[in-house]
Amino acid sequence: MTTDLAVLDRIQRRVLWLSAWMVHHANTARPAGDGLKVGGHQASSASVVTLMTALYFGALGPRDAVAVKAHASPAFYAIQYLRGRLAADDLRALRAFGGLQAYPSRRKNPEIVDISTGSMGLGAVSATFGALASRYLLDHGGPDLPERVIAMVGDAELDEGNVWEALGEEALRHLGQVLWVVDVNRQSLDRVVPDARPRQLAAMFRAAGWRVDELRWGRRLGARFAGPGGERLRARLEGLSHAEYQRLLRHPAGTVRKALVVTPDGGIDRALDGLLADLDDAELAALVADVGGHDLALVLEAYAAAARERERPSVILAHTVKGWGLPFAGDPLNHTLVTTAAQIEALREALGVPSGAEWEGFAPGSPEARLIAGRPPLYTAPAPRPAPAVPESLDEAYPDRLSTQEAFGRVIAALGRLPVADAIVTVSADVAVTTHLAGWMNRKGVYFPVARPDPFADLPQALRWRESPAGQHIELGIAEHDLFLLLGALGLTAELSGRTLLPIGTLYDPFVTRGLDALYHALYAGGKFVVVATPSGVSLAPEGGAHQSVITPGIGVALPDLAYYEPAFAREVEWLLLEGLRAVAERRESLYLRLTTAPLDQSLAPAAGAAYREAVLRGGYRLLDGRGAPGWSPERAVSLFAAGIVVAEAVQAASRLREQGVFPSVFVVTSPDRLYRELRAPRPWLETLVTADEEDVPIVSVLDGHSHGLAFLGGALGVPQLALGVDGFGQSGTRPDLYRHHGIDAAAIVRAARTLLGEG
Ligand SMILES: Cc1ncc(C[n+]2csc(CCOP(=O)(O)OP(=O)(O)O)c2C)c(N)n1
Ligand SMILES: [Mg+2]
Repeated sequence: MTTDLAVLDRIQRRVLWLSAWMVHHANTARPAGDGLKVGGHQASSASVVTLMTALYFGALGPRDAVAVKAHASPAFYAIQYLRGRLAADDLRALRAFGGLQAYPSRRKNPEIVDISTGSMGLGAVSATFGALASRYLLDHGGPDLPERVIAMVGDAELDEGNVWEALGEEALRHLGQVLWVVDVNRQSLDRVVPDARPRQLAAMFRAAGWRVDELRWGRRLGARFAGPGGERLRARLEGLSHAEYQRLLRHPAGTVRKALVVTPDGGIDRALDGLLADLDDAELAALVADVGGHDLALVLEAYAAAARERERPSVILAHTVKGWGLPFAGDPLNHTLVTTAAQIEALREALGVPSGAEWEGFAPGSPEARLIAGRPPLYTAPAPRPAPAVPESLDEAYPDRLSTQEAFGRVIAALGRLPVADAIVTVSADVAVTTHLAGWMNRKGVYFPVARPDPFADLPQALRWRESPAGQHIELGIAEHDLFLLLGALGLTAELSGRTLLPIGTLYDPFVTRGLDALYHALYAGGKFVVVATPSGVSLAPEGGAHQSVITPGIGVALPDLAYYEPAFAREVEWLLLEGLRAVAERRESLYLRLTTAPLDQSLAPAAGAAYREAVLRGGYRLLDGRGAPGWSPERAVSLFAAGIVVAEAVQAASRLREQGVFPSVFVVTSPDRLYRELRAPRPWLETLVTADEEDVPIVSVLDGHSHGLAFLGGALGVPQLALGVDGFGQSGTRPDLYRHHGIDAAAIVRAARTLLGEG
C-alpha cells in the first residue's frame, strides 16, 4: 500500500504538471492571431488532481462512467493521456479549432468523454439521470451498464437550483450506484464561498437521502488533532472563516505561526504556540494546508466506502485547495489565472520534470507505468443493438372534431399495443394526465425502482397509478429541468449502454422555457428524444397569459438537432410522432411537437395518402388552391400560410376573400423549422409548394405564437409578406376575443391580404 501511494503521488504530480503545462502552452506557444486570451483553468484543475488521480489510477472499474467537473478538463485530458487514450498532440491542441474542447464534450470527443459537462450544475445531474436510465434499462431486461456513475462537481456549482430540483426526485434515493465527489475548494469564480456552505451541503444531501462522507482534513493534521492538546488546534482551524483560512494558505511560511497563535485581543495563545513548537515554519505552513481532498489514502478509503454502499447514492465532500501546488494556490482570484513563464519554469523544477520532457508520460517499465498498465480498462460503451422498428402509420380512425392534443393521446395509446412500445418510455413533470398520457399509463404502468402498492387499488379510478420496476412512465415533480435532463439521459442509452430507448416527454408548452437550458444541454450532449408540448399558444384562451406560450416557435426553429413541428390535423400527429420515434431510433434528431387543446374540423384535411404524408414530414402543403378559380390572376392572388390550429382561421379568411374577388391559396405549415432549415437545400421544399405563376404573389402568414416564426417566408420566396402572430403577452378571454386582440383571426388575415393587394 505504501509503495502504491508513493507511486500514485508521483502520478498525481505528473497530472498536475501536464494539466498546468497544456494550459500554459495553449496560452503562450500557439499563435492566437485574434488577440483573445485562450484561458484554461489551471487552478480548477489543480484542485481535483488528487481526487481524479485516486479515481482514475486507484478506484475506477471498467463498468464505471464518469462526468468530470467542467473546469477540470485539463486534468481529465492529462489522465486520459497517461492512460493511453490521448496522444501528446491532442494535449497540444487544447482549445484549438478541431482540438480538445474547453469542457469535456461527448459530442466532440465521444471516445474519451462519457458524459458532457459545462454549464454549471447540468453535467452532474445529467449523469445522475443517466444512472436512473441505466437502472430503468436493467429493470426492463437490458444490460447493467454503466454499473456505477461518478460525477465530480465543483462546490459553487451546487448553487445552481437545478441540482436541488433533481435531488428532490424520489427515485434517485434508490440509486446506490451513484457517487458525487464535490471539490470543496471554498472558491467560486469571483469569491470565497459563504462560510455556512459546506455544512449546508452536508445537510441538504442527507435530507435528500444520500450517504455523506466529509473529508475535511488530511491524516497529518488528523494525527495532530488526536495528540495531546490537539483539539485546541482543531478548534482554532475550524473556527476560522473560509476567507481567514484561505488567507492562511496565502501567508508566506514565516508568518503562518503568528497568524495562528495571535489572539483577537493581540495576545498570544501560549498553549497553541507550544503545541506547534516542534514544527519549523515550512512544516507548519504545509500542515495547515493538509486538507482531506489532497490526502491520497483518505480519498481512496472514501471511494472504497462509497463503492460498498448499494442502497442509496453517496457524496464525498472533499476539502481541497484551489490551485493546489501552483504559485496562486488559494488566491481568491485564481480562477482565471494562467502561469507566467517564470512560474511554469519553477513548477517544472519543483515537480521534477526535466527540461525538454514537458510532454512526456512515464517510461515503459517504470513503477508508474506498471501501476497504470495494471489498472482495469476505462469505460467503453457496448456497440448499440439495432433499434426496434417503428411503423409508418397506425391507420387509426379519428372523430370529426379533434384537437392535436387529443390526437396525441390516441396515438400513444394505440402505440402501446405494438411491439415497438417495449422501447418507449414516457416522462412527465406532473402533467401526465392533462397532456393525455393516461391511456398509455393505464396500459404500461408507472416506473419506480422498487415496487409500491397502489393505495387506491380497491377504489374506482380513471387512472391506475401502479408503480413498479416494470412500469414505462416516469413521473417527475414539477421540475422542467429534470424533465429535459432525464429525457436527454434516456435518449443517450444507445450510446452509453448499447440499448436504444424511445423517450417521449410531455409538458405544457409555456414551460419549455422553464427548462430551456436543460433542453439545450440535453441536445448538445447528444440525447435523442421526443418532446410533446401541449397546450400551446393563446388558444388555451381562458387560462390566461401565464399559461399561454408565445416565443416557443422561435425556440423550435433555432434549437439544433431538434425538429419542431406544429401539426394541424390528427393524422399528421400520428405520422409525425411515428417519424420522430424513427428519427430517434436511427439516432438522427429529436422531435418537438407543439400541440393545442383547441379542436379542429378534421373534414378540412386532405385525404390520407403518401403524397400528403411526405408533405407533412417535409414541412407543409397546399390545402386550398386558388389557381383553378375562373378569372384567377397573380395580381388578385394571395398565399395564406398557417401553422397548427389557426389553419381554421386561414380557411375562413380564404372564403371571405373569395367573396371579395380575391384568389387565395391556403398552405398548411406543419414545420416552420423544416421549411427554414431546408432553404439552403438545392431545391427547398418551400419553393416546390408554390408554382412559377405565383412568383409575385404576396404572403400572409399566421400562427398561434410569435409572428417571426414564419416571417422568413416572404424573404425566402422574394415576395411581400405580412406576418401575423402573437407578439405580446397573453391574457384571459375566449378564443375569438384573443384571436381578435392579437390579430390572428380570419378578419385580421383578410385585412392583411387586402393591405398587400393595395386595398388596405
Ligand atoms: C450556468 C453557468 N453560470 C456561470 C458560469 C461561469 N462560471 C464558470 S466557473 C464558475 C465558478 C465555479 O465554481 P466551482 O463550481 O466551485 O468550481 P471550481 O472552484 O472548482 O473552479 C462560474 C460562475 C458557468 N460556467 N455556468
Ligand atoms: Mg469551487
